[in-house]
Formats: sequence, C-alpha cells, structure tokens
Amino acid sequence: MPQSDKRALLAEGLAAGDDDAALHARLVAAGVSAAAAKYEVDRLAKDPMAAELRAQAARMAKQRWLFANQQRLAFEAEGGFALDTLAAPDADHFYRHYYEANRPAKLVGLIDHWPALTRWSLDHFAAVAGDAVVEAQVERERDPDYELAKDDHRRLVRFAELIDWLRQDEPSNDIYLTAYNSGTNAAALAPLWGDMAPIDLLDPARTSDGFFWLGPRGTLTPWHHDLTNNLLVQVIGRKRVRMAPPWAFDRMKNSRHCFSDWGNAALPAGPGDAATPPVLETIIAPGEAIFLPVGWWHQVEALDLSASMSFTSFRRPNVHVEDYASYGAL
Ligand SMILES: O=C(O)CCC(=O)C(=O)O
Repeated sequence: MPQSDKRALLAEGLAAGDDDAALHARLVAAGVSAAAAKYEVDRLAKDPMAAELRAQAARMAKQRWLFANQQRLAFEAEGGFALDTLAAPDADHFYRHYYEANRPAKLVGLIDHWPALTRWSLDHFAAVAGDAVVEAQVERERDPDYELAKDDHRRLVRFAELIDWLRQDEPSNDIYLTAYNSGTNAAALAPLWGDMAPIDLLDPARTSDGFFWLGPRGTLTPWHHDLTNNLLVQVIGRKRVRMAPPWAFDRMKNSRHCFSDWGNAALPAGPGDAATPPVLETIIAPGEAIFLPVGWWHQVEALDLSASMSFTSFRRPNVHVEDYASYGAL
C-alpha cells in the first residue's frame, strides 16, 4: 500500500478518535502487515499533525457528549420528545419557551383573520397576477441535487401558465415556486399582500416581509436546516413536516452546506437510534403554521396543491445567517 494511503487511513482514524490499538487494527484490516502498522502508529507519537488531530477529535467527542445531554433532557421533559401545539400563543410565552429555547411548535389560530384563507385559489392568483412573469424552480425531478443546485433550476414563466399546469392536479416535484424565487417575484406577487394581515408574533414594522410558496401535491423539500428562525404558514392544502433537532447532528449526514445526505428519506417519527435522529412529524393544514427554529433539520412534503407563506421577521434580530460563513462550516 502506498505511504499516502496509509497516512490517509491514519488521518481518518485519528479524526474518528481511534487510540493506537484501533489505528493499528485499521491498518491491518486494510492489508498492512502487523509490523509495518506498528511502525506507522509508533511514528505518530512524534508527529505534531497527529497530536493536533487527536486533540481535535477529543474536542469533537466533548461536543457529542454535550449533544447527548441535550437529547437526554429532551426525552425526560414532561410529555417526552414531542411537538407542542399552541393556539394563538401570547408573544411573551412564545419567545420565552419556544423561540429563545430553540424549540419547534405547531401554531394554530395565527392567521384566522387573513382574507387569504378564503380568498386564495388558483383562480384568485390568475385574476390578480396571471399576466405577471414569475420565477419558479423547474426540472427538479431530473436532478437529485435540485436543492443544492437551485440556481440552475430557476426559470421565468408566465404566472398564468404555471397556474394552468397546477390545475391538472398531477402529483409532481418538478415545478415549485419557492421562497428562493421571492427576490424576482416581489413586484409580481405584491397584490397578494392585500390578502394577508399582521401576525401577532412577528415584527409589526415588517408586515409585508415574507416568502410565497406555491406548488402541486408532491413537492419535496429535502432535509436541511435554515440559517434563520422561520415561521411556515399554510394557506391552501396540507404539508407534512418532519423535524430533527440540531443536537442530532451526528446522525444527520451533513456533508454539504445546510443539506443532509438523508435527502427526502421518510425518517420515522420517534426517538431515533444510533444511526437515525429523533424525529418529530406533523401535518399543517390551512390556517396552521410550524415554527422551525434555526438549526432544526426539516423535510417537507406537499400532500395537496399547496400555497404557503414563510416569515423570518420575528421580534428578535434573527441574524444567525450573518456570521455563518465566518465559522468556515461545511
Ligand atoms: O414548504 C416547503 O416546501 C419547505 C419550507 C422550508 O423548508 C423552509 O421554509 O425552510
């Protein structure tokens, strides 16, 4: 085996926290003789890079223990690891027990006063903005990485054309007008703000600050976490939302940015196990919302033709995204 391959195996083992015996076994399992493996492992004692990798692995192990404590505490909580449903909660209660506690919740009764709840339909969208050109995500089904490569999937379409396609009511994950398209769509979809009204939990100074989502039954937003706290409000149709806590990081297969290699896996609701994260699952119906705290993983499936709004305009700075890059994270 070339020296570089042995070094790669050793680096992998050191990063995983292997002790000398485990490193030796790793090399032998890969076909290195016992004597050569002993020589390589002994040499590490004088290697400053190995020392630093060992120290870093120990720091990571400490972080895993801290996360394991979070899991134990969450499971011990009254009601166990569960998603609370709050009926039009008082803002102080919501911020103290959910937003600041980084705890998700299903929220009902937040938008009972929105005309959109009875007004929004494909006919309404066609009437108020059918002639506008909007941007949507398209050709998602041909690309397993459609979320990571979302810039490649942006297309301009006449809104009326998209609406007519939606009228077929075919299940599809191919076309989805998402929050990511909001920059382009702000002017075209501005008339829809007349169908909405302030939400008590949000910043009253930012009433027209939100993101529109429209898609057929069958859209799938793969497992990812946001870089902000987020309120997803359902107006037409239902969505199934699965969530996994940030402290399940070790089981989230995070190899790229905010995305998880679990993709759209239907990870089962429940406590999880050594390989799978604990998962909370709910369905939000028209008039219902889900609070998605920053860092919580989620995967979303539209069970019907669906129109939603999402908001990040909380009464708190919600600026977590701003220093993300400075951490040099994935
Ligand atoms: O509704 C969806 O399809 C995805 C929503 C979501 O993931 C988000 O707002 O971060």
